[in-house]
Amino acid sequence: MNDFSRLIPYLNKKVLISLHRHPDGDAIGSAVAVNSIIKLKGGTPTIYSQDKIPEEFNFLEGVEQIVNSIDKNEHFEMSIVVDTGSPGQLGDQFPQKENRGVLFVVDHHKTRIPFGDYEIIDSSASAVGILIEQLANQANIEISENIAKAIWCSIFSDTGGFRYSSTNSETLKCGARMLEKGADSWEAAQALYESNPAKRIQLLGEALRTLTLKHSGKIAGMYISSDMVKRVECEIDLSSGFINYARSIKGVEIAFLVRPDGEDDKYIRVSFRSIGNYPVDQVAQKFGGGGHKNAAGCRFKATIDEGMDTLFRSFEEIFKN
Ligand SMILES: [Mn+2]
Repeated sequence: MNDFSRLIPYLNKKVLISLHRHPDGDAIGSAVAVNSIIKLKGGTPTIYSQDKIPEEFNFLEGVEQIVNSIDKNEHFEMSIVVDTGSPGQLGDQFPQKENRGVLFVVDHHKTRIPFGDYEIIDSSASAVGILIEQLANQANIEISENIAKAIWCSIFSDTGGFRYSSTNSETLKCGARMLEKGADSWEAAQALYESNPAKRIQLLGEALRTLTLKHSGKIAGMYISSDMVKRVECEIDLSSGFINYARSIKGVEIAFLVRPDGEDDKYIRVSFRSIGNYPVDQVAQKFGGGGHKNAAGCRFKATIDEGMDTLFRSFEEIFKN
């Protein structure tokens, strides 16, 4: 059990909850759950995400309160950052020291750069939602239906629907408690996995055409270009999760997906996935990113073509050694 006693006295105050860039279901679910906990404690929460929240999370009450900018002069007594192992993942408007109050980081990433005044880190937790349940219990908050749905979203999405090896008995016990408190398994599954916009599947078609297998089919790389996004007339955010198709190919041990990051095609964003013992976080770290052993990401300066080349070469190096 992790100790939240230093954080709890701030729950009835003015609090900033911050998501990481390109937030996922763990970050969003955890933040929305903390938002509800703070309200129940009589505090005033603001949830900040620089990037747009993907539509599929609209089933969570509280998501509509997430803002994408913060007034420069706004002062908070506490800031809580969830699901982030690196200060580079914070939004550009995340307040400076003088305005953010005490900074708590609640996270479960193994590879991380400490940046909080206090850090509550548990890498055995399959999702940050597991830690948020502990926070609610220690703060004497009864898990409401909202909180249960948000924590369920966090653990369900970060374990790929209870499939990844991070799924342990505590994940399922926590899940069972959330179901008892009103989480709805099909509502979440349908929202997260069964509500694809048609354009997403069209963009996937474009991306799958770029799929390249190397090193006897053990490494799979694919990319999305700005042209594809234009052709399909959609937002690049629709590509979240595409990497899983590359990883799902029989024999593939490492998969990566390259996307343009920013308007001018000068930077790329890369997602990595691996199966078994290949530590993709170490490769991501080489390029200034990080993550977990089997799921990581980074961003660096390169065109799509350069990025694909560089990454294939880095991974072939790993296989050689
Ligand atoms: Mn997470």
